[in-house]
Amino acid sequence: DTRLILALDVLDSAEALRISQVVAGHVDAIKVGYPLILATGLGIITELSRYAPIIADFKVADIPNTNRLICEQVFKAGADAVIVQGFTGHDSLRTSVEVARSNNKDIFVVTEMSHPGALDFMQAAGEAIAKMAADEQASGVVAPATRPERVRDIRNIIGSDLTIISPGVGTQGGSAADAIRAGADWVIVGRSIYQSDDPAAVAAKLVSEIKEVI
Ligand code: BMP
Repeated sequence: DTRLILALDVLDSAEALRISQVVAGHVDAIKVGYPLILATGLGIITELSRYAPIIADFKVADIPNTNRLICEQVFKAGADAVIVQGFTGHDSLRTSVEVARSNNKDIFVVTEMSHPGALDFMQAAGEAIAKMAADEQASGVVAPATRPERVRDIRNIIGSDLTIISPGVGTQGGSAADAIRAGADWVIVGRSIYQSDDPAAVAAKLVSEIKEVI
């Protein structure tokens, strides 16, 4: 376990494959989302899954039936986990978790996001969403490394059964060590790694920073 997840928001499949190959030994999963998939196609999931498990970040936020249809397609494409929004409520989440469970896959639920605008509306719901994620037995939640105190609050709500994956490290200002110390299990890092001249070295440095605090 490296406790590091690569967020691969590049737009070119050759670039995506190159970066995945050089950082593969330093990351436990690769998170892909709309930028890469809209630019290159859903088949990139299969191609990248030879390097690491794939978390499909579609932030699914719909009625239960549509969430089900989306999650089925994403798992069929080879993803190991799907990220869904929590604000749509317990029925949408329950349906997503059912689809994941029947495929032996995982659902991660966004509680509140890492950017400043999350304070406008999302943070007010963050704790209730975390509790719902635990009640509905999601695999884990996505919580902001930019606000380690919130990671700690969310950890207290969900207990030890759920996993916390935490974006916002590096470019957004968060620290990997602080997020892990606050209770995150994995940190998610994108630009600091894939925009670097030496992505493997940056990833290795993050992994050693994380190792120091666990
Ligand atoms: P970066 O390290 O380049 O800031 O990338 C963070 C990644 O995590 C991006 O893919 C972003 O969409 C995602 N993300 C986030 O930054 N904050 C959240 O609250 C939820 C996310 O999925």
